[in-house]
Amino acid sequence: MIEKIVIANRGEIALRILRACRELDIKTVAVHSEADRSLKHVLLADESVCIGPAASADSYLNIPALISSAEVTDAVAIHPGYGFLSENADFAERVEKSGFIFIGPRPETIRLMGDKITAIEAMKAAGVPTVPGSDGPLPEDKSEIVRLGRKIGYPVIVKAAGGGGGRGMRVVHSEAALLGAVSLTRAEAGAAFGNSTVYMEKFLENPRHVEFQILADTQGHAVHLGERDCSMQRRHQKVVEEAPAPGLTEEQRSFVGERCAEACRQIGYRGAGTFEFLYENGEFYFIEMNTRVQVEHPVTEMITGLDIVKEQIQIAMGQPLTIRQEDVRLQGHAIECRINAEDARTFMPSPGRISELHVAGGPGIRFDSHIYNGYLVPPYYDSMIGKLVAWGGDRKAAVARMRTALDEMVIDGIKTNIPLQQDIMEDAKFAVGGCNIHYLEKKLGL
Ligand code: MV4
Repeated sequence: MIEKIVIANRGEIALRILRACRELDIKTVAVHSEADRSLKHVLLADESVCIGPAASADSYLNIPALISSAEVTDAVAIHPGYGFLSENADFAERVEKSGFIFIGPRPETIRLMGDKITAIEAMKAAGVPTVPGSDGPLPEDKSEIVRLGRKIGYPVIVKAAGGGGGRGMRVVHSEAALLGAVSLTRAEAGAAFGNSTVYMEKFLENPRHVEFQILADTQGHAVHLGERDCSMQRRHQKVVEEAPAPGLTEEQRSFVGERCAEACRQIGYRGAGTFEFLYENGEFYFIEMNTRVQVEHPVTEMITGLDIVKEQIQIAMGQPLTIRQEDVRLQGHAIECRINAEDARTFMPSPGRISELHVAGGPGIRFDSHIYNGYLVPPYYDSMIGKLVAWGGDRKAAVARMRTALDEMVIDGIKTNIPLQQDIMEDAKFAVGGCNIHYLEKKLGL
């Protein structure tokens, strides 16, 4: 049994974790920076510890301070949320070596997935469909690289093994440009990730981003909770997510989902995880796995009725999954609009004090947010201040509810991207569903 959890994060996800702890009757420790004394979850937590100055590097990324916080408060476990240290294998290892439970996969699993080459290798071996590519690191030998490029066929994409999430990659359209691109990507990767290993894949020109949510316990059970479509993005920042992915058949869902679950069983995965795929012409291509709870987990919760954060904690306590695959029933459709403190047209961050707040409500509406009237949005962190989620019996009903909710929402004192979200909800192509990863950037004229 876990009696007390340190919430090693801030903002909406810290509040989300606190709520899950409350429901499970677990005490909470909020750790926060000097700039975050007034965060909602800090005010609600059983205990709070200031772990350093505003800059993330000195607070939310300060491993010794986080471990000390668990020690001085006599906590049992640490929940890392998303971002910050959530996918840092060294952190997970130091948490466990210090005698605490890391609420997430084993450190070795985080390390395996952190290296995109070993992640793909493990998933391919487990029967998950991958992108045709170099099947491992690119060799030093120039003629061998050229040979691989010809075999894969242009365009190709060169990616850093230590990258991910859109960092450290380069598209190559012709053999003439290949060796230069490989050298550049290697150099950048070495500087950015301390690892100059790169690999190559066929470049898919117009895919959608579809990801599968899985849960796995320490008894060797794993289930998938269906998929999310996260194609509506700008500069690798997701803007709108939805579940299920428009147009997927039940056959596709259970085929790919079961392969993900089976891969989890094979590698002894623990906790919640996400398999990211590119989806093009009816085919799935695994690209990366995320070993944390994701920002967009609520859309999956809305269509499954499950609580993913509570499941994470129960798995960390060693409890077996209480649901079998046949108990997972997807109902209706959910859409999430990320609400950011930024200019809706220029995307410039807009920190400041919230002078007026009216939150949307009504049937099927959920607002995951730490903001309150009078809250000062600090300039030091990510600009996301909340997630507006709408559920409906079908996609059309969910969109209609989201439009109504966006109209109803009032956040004054700062700029927000609500006008952009309204524009997307009125977009004719979005209304049809199935837009690819380039659609939003093209619409915005980028
Ligand atoms: C790709 C790709 C096309 N072909 N790989 C970008 C983020 C990182 N997770 C992988 N990414 C991509 N990998 C192949 N073989 C296109 C992207 C990509 C992308 C993927 C998902 C969501 C948004 C994206 C935006 C630009 C490029």
